[in-house]
Amino acid sequence: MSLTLYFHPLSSYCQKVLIALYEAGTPFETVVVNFADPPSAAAFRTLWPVGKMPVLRDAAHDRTVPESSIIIEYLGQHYPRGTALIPADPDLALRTRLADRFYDLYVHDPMQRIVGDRLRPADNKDPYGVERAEATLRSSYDLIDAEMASRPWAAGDAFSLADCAAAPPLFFASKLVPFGERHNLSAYFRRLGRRPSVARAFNEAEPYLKFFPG
Ligand SMILES: N[C@@H](CCC(=O)N[C@@H](CS)C(=O)NCC(=O)O)C(=O)O
Repeated sequence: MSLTLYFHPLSSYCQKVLIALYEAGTPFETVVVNFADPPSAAAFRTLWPVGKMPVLRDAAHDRTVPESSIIIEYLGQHYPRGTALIPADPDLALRTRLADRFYDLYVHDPMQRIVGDRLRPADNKDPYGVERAEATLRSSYDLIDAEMASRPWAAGDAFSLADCAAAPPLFFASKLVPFGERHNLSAYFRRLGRRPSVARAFNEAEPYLKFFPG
């Protein structure tokens, strides 16, 4: 087997890549990274010193590929199967990459900040940072709700990289800052949950959800 994904099932950025792999039906092996286990964490850092998962190792091309969006683009270039997650049309590709950046930076990042704060020691909390992250999530929700009035998927008519980026952080963010009356956003999230690739990644995370401080 050429492809190995270094990951953890509860990691939202790893779920983003899992969804892309399941969409394409690409064969791969996994290595679970456990940051609570020093040898596992140290071994992972030799692969990618930044220490953020997921990382894809491609033995056939002797390549180590970090960063979820880059991994998904790499898979599309080197192991194309099924529908392309980044469209060939340059304008659509740009729209897809923009939506991917939006979900990473303005949904995923604030969600992680709130979770990170819950894991901090009681005497080292950052209430102002949490307040700002919650406000960012609310304004992102408003934007998604408006956009989803006229399209089924994050970047248009087809499921794409942007939907892989959207599903995991929306799952966790909704537990921290509920969607409320944003019905288009809620409908989009339900649509994501019915997608077999997304449902599979969420189901595999289920046994670990007890560790999520939400
Ligand atoms: N920009 C990275 C973010 C990856 C990321 O934040 N991964 C988290 C898990 S979801 C992680 O490895 N955190 C470990 C840490 O921050 O020490 C990507 O897109 O892959």
